[in-house]
Amino acid sequence: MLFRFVTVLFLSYISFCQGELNAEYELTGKSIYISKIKKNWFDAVDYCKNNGYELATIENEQEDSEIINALNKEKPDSQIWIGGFRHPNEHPFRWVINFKKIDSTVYPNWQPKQPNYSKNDELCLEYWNYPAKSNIFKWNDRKCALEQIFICENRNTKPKKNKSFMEYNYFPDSSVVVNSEING
Ligand SMILES: *[C@@H]1O[C@H](CO)[C@@H](O)[C@H](O)[C@H]1NC(C)=O
Ligand SMILES: *[C@@H]1O[C@H](CO)[C@@H](O)[C@H](O)[C@H]1NC(C)=O
Ligand SMILES: [Ca+2]
Repeated sequence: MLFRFVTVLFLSYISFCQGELNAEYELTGKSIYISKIKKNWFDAVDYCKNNGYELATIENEQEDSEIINALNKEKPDSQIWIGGFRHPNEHPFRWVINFKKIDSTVYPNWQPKQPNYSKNDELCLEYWNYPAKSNIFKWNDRKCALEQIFICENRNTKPKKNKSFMEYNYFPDSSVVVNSEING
C-alpha cells in the first residue's frame, strides 16, 4: 500500500477510462473532469493520476468560482472530493499537488462552521452542496473512507513535483487511515 502512490506515477499515461468522467470543462489555466464513479479519497487521488491528471486543487478565488460554475452546470452529487487533506496531528489542510498549506495560499471557501475536525477523523476535503440543491458549493472536511464522486484536473502548467504523495510522510499509510475510519 505504501508504494501505491509511487506505482501510479509510472502509470500516468495509461489510457483514459471512457465513460467514467464527465465532459471536460475548460477553465482558466486548467481543465477539469467531474467523475461519474465514486471512490474513497485515496483511490480518487490514484484514479486521477492513472489517467494523467491530479485530484483537483484550488489556488485562488477565480479557480474556486470556475469550478463551482461547472458543478452548477453538471449538477452532480452534493458531496465531491477535491485534492486537499490534513495529517491527524496538524490542523492546516494541504493541497495534494504541492503540500502547500491551504489557508496560507488561497482564499478559503469553507461552509459555515467548517472545517469542524469532527472526532479528528475528517481528514479529507470536499465540495459540499449545502443547502441541498442550492447553487452553493463550499468546502468541508469529511472522512476520507467515504466513497464519493471527485474532480480531476489537468493544469496547463504542471506543478514542480518530484516525489510521490507518500514519500512526503505527511500522512500515515492510507490503508491504516481508511481501515481505522471504517472500523471506528
Ligand atoms: C461536523 O461536520 C460534519 C460534516 O462534515 C457534520 O456531519 C457533523 O454534524 C459536524 N459535527 C458537529 C459536531 O458539528
Ligand atoms: C526535488 O527537487 C528539488 C529542487 O529541484 C531538489 O532540491 C530535491 O532534492 C528534489 N527531491 C528529490 C527527491 O528528487
Ligand atoms: Ca466537517
